[in-house]
Amino acid sequence: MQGKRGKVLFGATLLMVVLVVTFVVNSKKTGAKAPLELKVQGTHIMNSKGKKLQLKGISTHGLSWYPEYVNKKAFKYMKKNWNINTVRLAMYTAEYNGYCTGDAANRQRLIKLIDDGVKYAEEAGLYVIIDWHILSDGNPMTYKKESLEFFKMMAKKYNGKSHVIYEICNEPNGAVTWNNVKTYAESVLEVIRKYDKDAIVIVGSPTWSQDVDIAAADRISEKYGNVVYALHFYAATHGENLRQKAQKALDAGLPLFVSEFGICDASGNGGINKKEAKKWFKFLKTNKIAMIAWNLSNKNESSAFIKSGCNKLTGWKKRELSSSARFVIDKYK
Ligand code: IDC
Repeated sequence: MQGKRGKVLFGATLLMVVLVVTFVVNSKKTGAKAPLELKVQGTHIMNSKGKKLQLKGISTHGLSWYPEYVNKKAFKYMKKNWNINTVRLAMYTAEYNGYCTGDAANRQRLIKLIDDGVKYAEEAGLYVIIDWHILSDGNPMTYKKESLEFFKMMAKKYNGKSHVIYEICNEPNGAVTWNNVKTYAESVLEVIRKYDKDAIVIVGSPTWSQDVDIAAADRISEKYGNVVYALHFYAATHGENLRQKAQKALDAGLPLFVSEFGICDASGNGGINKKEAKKWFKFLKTNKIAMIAWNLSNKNESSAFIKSGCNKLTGWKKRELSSSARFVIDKYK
């Protein structure tokens, strides 16, 4: 009798120990808390505790160019040391092994990078933007079919993930109208909302995502919910004029989201304009508008955050960062 009870007690204790150890190991592995769900209210983004958030972060360069920066250590490092809360995964559609111009193996590589990026972001406690990075393909209708398939796949996979944000057309430009973009956006939203009812979706506008005043006058149907409008600027090229357009859109109640900016010129290179950058940052802070800097790479261009001589993928020292990086990070802290 005694012996049997002893065995049962021993077994139960052993089970408890195993459960506690598993719990501790797992919580260490996961580390950061997953970010809270977001929703758009008026011109603001709020979390599920009702707090207005200003998302701050960095965009990768093109995933095909610099896949190595999609790594967990980098994401964790940037969150802790740069105070970012968001990372953007820029997947070009047409340029250099783009999703729509490369072969099937290239597509698989890109999908894998996005899957990794989404996972690492979650483990680091960051929001993540899956960016359909149109650029030379200025009209999003060009690869609409591919886009619908891509976002269907993403929304099916990530509908339960509160940290995932979709950006469906980086920068429409050239011969494209707001009506083209709107029609495209509503088709993509139809697909996304079938699987993911509430993720934030960022929509661009013509003139490299600057025509937010035009979008404000003819908004995407409210029925989709949680839609925000991209506003992109490069401080050495765009100043007061663009801020006035943005203000006009805000006054009309349009939620804006700066999913890409630089403090150099619009080529992604050239001198930086700190004076104008300060005005932009003030404007964004006042209005609690998300800001995602271009770009996390060591390319020899002034928008790149890492100096071109530095090959480290995390743990960067101040002297290994570009002037753009130092200026922006200083504002994030
Ligand atoms: C630039 C990169 C550059 C790359 C080029 C490809 O910085 O290294 O060769 O794209 O065409 C944007 C775009 C973004 C651009 C960036 C700078 O969204 O893809 O990246 N920019 O030109 N809009 C305004 C500026």
